[in-house]
Amino acid sequence: MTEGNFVDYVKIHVSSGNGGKGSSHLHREKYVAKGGPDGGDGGRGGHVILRGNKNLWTLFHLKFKRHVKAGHGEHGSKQRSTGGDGQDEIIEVPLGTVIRDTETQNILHEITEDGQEIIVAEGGKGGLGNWHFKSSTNQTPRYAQPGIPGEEEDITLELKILADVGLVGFPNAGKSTLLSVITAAKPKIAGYEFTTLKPNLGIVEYRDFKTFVVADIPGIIEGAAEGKGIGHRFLRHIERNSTLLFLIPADAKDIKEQYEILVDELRRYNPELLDKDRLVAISKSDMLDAELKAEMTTQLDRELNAPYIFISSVAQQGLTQLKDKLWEMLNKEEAV
Ligand SMILES: Nc1nc2c(ncn2[C@@H]2O[C@H](COP(=O)(O)OP(=O)(O)OP(=O)(O)O)[C@@H](O)[C@H]2O)c(=O)[nH]1
Ligand SMILES: [Mg+2]
Repeated sequence: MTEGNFVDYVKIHVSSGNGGKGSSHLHREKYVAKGGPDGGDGGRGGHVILRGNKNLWTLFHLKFKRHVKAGHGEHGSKQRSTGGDGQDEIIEVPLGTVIRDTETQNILHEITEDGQEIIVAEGGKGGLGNWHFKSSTNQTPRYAQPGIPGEEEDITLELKILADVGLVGFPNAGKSTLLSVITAAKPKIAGYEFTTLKPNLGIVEYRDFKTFVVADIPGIIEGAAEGKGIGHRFLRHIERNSTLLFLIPADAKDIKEQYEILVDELRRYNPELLDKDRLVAISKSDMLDAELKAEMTTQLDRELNAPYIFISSVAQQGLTQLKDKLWEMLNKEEAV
């Protein structure tokens, strides 16, 4: 079930560990008059660390994580023995995760690289043991430093990069079906409108282990930019896709008109969306016979102001060409 696997926003309370106390131990041994101070240092408290992981695509794995708490440092002890450091806690996040201070909403950091680590709550330093404080005037200090307390922070994680390709279409256009045949995702599919309520992601595994990510976004309707339907809530996610794949069913009354309505919705929402590469897939084209297809081709070549391709998810037609074309568009983008 991937319906609802899409989480791009989580709030987490993080707390780092306290530093361990320095020890104020005085060494005593039979027959040794003055052993002197030998209290070791406290260990560092554990950090809470965010780490970029290129194999993650959403924040779904953190959906139920409300608190993350690192371990406390151990106290120092006799014989100058330093306490162990507290256990660090590592939170893995997808690349493109923005970290905000929940209270002020200020951006603290952004994770953009695989393996990149950011300390979001620093563990407290351990206190120094008493032997550091031995001096000519004080041979037996009974004083040792306490550890520094850990930090607490409320952070919000927000995912900026969603997918390489965003599917744009009216409800029932066949977006989820396409996702289910070109990726391993299993979104809900049904013959009624607004089957998809939340975006779904799928990874297209392409020749030679190349991959790209496609997002199935709930259907956009006329007026979506003004807040009609549910697709408008997700228009912001399309802002981050580098390529838009428009899906228009072969049995649409007027393909050109549908395309223009969709483009117009995007323009009204954010004109910058039109700077992205666009490809139109005429879906469900298994319903067309050769003659009808030829007729439509003549008309589309003349009228449609965008590259297009006939596909059928059900009959598995045109899917390889579709992937080839998308791959080509995505990599042209990279070269820029
Ligand atoms: N004949 C035919 N039917 C298709 C094809 N692809 C999808 N359908 C049918 O079209 C209907 C809608 O498919 P979905 O994939 O749920 O459409 P959607 O665009 O995700 O719809 P929403 O989630 O409501 O926006 C379903 O009944 C599918 O079986 C196709 O290639 N050929
Ligand atoms: Mg759907």
